[in-house]
Amino acid sequence: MTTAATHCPYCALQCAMTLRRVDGAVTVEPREFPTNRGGLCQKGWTSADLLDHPERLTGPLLHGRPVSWDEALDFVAAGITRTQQEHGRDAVGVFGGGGLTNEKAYTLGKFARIVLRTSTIDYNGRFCMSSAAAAGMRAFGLDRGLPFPLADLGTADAILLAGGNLAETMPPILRHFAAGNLIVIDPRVTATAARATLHLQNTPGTDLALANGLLHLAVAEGLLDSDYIAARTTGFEPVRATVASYWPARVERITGVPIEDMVRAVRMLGGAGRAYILTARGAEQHAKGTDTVSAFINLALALGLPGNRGGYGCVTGQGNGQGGREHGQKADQLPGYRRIDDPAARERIAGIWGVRAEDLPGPGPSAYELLDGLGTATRALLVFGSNPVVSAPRARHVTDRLRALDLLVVADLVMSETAAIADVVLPTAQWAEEDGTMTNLEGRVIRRRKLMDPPEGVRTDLDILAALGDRLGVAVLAEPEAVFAELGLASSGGAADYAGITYDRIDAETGVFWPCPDPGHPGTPRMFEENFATPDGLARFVAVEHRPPAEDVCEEYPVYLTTGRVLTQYQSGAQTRRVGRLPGELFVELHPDLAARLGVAAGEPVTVSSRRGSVTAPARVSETIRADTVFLPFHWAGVNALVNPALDPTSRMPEFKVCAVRVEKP
Ligand SMILES: Nc1nc2c(c(=O)[nH]1)N[C@H]1C(S)=C(S)[C@@H](COP(=O)(O)OP(=O)(O)OC[C@H]3O[C@@H](n4cnc5c(=O)[nH]c(N)nc54)[C@H](O)[C@@H]3O)O[C@H]1N2
Ligand SMILES: Nc1nc2c(c(=O)[nH]1)N[C@H]1C(S)=C(S)[C@@H](COP(=O)(O)OP(=O)(O)OC[C@H]3O[C@@H](n4cnc5c(=O)[nH]c(N)nc54)[C@H](O)[C@@H]3O)O[C@H]1N2
Ligand code: SF4
Ligand SMILES: [Mo]
Repeated sequence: MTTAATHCPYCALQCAMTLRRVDGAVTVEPREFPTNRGGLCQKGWTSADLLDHPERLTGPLLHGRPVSWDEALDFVAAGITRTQQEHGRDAVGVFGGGGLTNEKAYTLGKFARIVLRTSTIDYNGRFCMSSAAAAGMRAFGLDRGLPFPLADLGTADAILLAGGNLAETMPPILRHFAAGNLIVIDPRVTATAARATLHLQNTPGTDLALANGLLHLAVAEGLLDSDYIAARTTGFEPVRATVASYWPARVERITGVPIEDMVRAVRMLGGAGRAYILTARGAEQHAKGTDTVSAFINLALALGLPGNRGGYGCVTGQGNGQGGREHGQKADQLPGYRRIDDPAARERIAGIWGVRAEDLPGPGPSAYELLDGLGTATRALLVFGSNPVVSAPRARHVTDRLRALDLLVVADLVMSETAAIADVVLPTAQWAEEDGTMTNLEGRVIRRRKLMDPPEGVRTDLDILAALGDRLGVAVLAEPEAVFAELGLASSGGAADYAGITYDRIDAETGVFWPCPDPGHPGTPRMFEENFATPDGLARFVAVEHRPPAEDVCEEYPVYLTTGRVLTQYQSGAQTRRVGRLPGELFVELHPDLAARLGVAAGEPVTVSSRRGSVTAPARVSETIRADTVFLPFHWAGVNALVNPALDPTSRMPEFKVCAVRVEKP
């Protein structure tokens, strides 16, 4: 028997688990850890089902034909060289994922910048927490999803959760929530909202107005922390002036939330000893997502919470959604959360990589813009850890763009919908077959530990990148611990400083929180207690105004569509749809009033159409959703054809959470 103390392959909670292998069969057991406290959700429990799954990829494919690794890699390297000779370096792009280990995310960024020397690299995290990251940067000077350990939530007298359904998306996290103090903002009565003391059931896309309205009430009710505002922040006056026009009746009209509920919410937060404000994708995935998060941060600052009597945090989503955004797979970044357009950062990273700073490319296009430019600006694409055919906004168009490429290379464990249209498919190892580190939603760096070797014919992502590097004439490290040591050096002095973290230390200490600049440093579980990471140490208020969604309802498309997740499926579903023990099928959630108007009974098919596409699925008729809104989970192909790719001007986040649709009987 062999065992490995590792963490779940799926979401950012990174629940701890023990894997055991007896006679070739792998079992999963939850493991006690400060995050999951001994819990796992169904996805974690069933995660090992994919290890020996019949649909697992076990050898490289070239135009659907099994080939040797040499043939596949030679073909890819030749395609890259030819494309760059004909169309320039930026014509070869890379699309990464927030599920990749830190070592892989770092290597992917390095591979793009020094092997391909392309600026065309971004990743699916752009579709995830980028709005919260941008708002956190501008308020606090730094983005770490939760700047405090999860256990701190247990000390809260009040928690406001805007646009998160944690009972389905990270069930064990609720072990940190005490009873009787939760306020949830969601257009649906989710399993999470049903547990809340107070549920604000707003119209999709109106959180910014609601947050400004709550701050208006905090001013009116005398709940501001004036000493904190004076000592720790700057820029409050323009915000006070802005929220003055968000009087309760106006906000009720925009959001649909009753005035008395807003008053109750603000009194719960203002009257609490300790309070936290959390945002998740429901509030963030909008063309005004960054400003919406700023509005919630303004509220947190005005009440004196961050680094004082609670805080603000973004609940990051993907397994390594935090680390994946720090080490260089983002279009505008170098390792350590450095900016790629910062001359000092370029000098430093170029020195570590053994190249000249002037040879490093500059910032490239953001995820949706990159995908939109396939077949024109970008002629060849390498995809590691994402399935955009299902998960990208305006997915049918994105699929057409992927098909227009001269060369599409996908590294995956299974034949995802994106792998299915690739020229070359490269089979990769799974989490139980590799070593590495992940940075969870708290900024805690933890270890992914190997249980066993990958099956014959399957290679790790690091190995694949190193083999391609060899063919293209640039050496790239493939051994995870060596990569982590280089990443530590590269991050040293940056915002996300990992220099003091080693595999041995993580093993000895239930993970280490960044920043951790040297081996003697204890790591930083709590940030901002003394200062914020801005030049003057003060947090910044940012005045923001509500505006309607990029695509509002009209006569032709009179209903709002919002999208999200269900408990038993993960993301594009490439993994979880293949796990027989995880139930699930696509459905349209709609209110009984809307169903009656359409003459549709529960279980009957309904067609939902936007300006971009349509999808038909059985009706799930439920009082839990607003009558002006329908909900579709995005785990099945076809849904994202409807989604509006309108982008947030700052974060470049698409508007996944609201667009206008027509609902009819097929
Ligand atoms: N089961 C499961 N768990 C997951 C994942 C998964 O795919 N499946 N993915 C992981 C990842 S990457 C992420 S990012 C997280 C996401 O975690 P969450 O943010 O919790 O998930 P979502 O379901 O996308 O959105 C949350 C809620 O936002 C609501 N919502 C929709 N529009 C609005 C709006 O305009 N305002 C507000 N306030 N709410 C709105 C939806 O009704 C939904 O209940 O989950 C992680 N965990
Ligand atoms: N309508 C709508 N669309 C959304 C969202 C929404 O709320 N609504 N949410 C958005 C969000 S928050 C996210 S994070 C994205 C996620 O959407 P995707 O980026 O598509 O995420 P996954 O389905 O996790 O894709 C991961 C792929 O990589 C494979 N994989 C897993 N691990 C590894 C690995 O270690 N190496 C390699 N090479 N491959 C691996 C998996 O099998 C899978 O095919 O979707 C976004 N799309
Ligand atoms: S909550 Fe997230 S990390 Fe925990 S078992 Fe479920 S999917 Fe895995
Ligand atoms: Mo995500």
